Amino acid sequence: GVRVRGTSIFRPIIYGNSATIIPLEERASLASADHTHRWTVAVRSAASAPDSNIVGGADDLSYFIKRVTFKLHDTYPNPSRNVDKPPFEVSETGWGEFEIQIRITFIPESSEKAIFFYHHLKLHPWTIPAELEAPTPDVAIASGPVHSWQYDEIVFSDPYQNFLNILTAH
Ligand code: SLL
Repeated sequence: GVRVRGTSIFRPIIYGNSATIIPLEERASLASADHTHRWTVAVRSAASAPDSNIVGGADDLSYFIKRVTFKLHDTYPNPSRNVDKPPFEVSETGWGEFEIQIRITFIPESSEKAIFFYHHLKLHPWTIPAELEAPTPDVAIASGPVHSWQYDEIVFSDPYQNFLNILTAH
């Protein structure tokens, strides 16, 4: 392959999580009754305009992303979760916030190294900056789902010609 020197091309993404509190009456039926939240961590395209309900674009990142690995806290079974097709997301339940390592692997044609992002899984709608305790369930429910998303751009510098073609053809 031939690299196209002096060229760079980027693709905008959004990564992060949404979380909702699990109603008390549902918790007893869960495998882990101490789980308080349902959450989804995801990598999505930011190429199309987000609407009011969906964070990120609906379009498919698999034309250049081969795999997204979400490394969860060790308290989870099989904490390293590989997702090989869209949507690139993991949904779980739990009780605590923690750091999620997100590894993005690109299609082989790219010859690009994997990249890493770190996302702090956010469950609680912290309201006052100095607040030391998580809000009470009624306060948390009243404030609705928690959304914590980060915009970023994946930049490919001196891309291989065939990878550049794949990116621009999409
Ligand atoms: C800490 N922030 O650093 C905490 C860890 C871990 C959360 C939080 C699920 C556990 C399970 C869960 O919510 N883990 O499924 O058993 O110590």
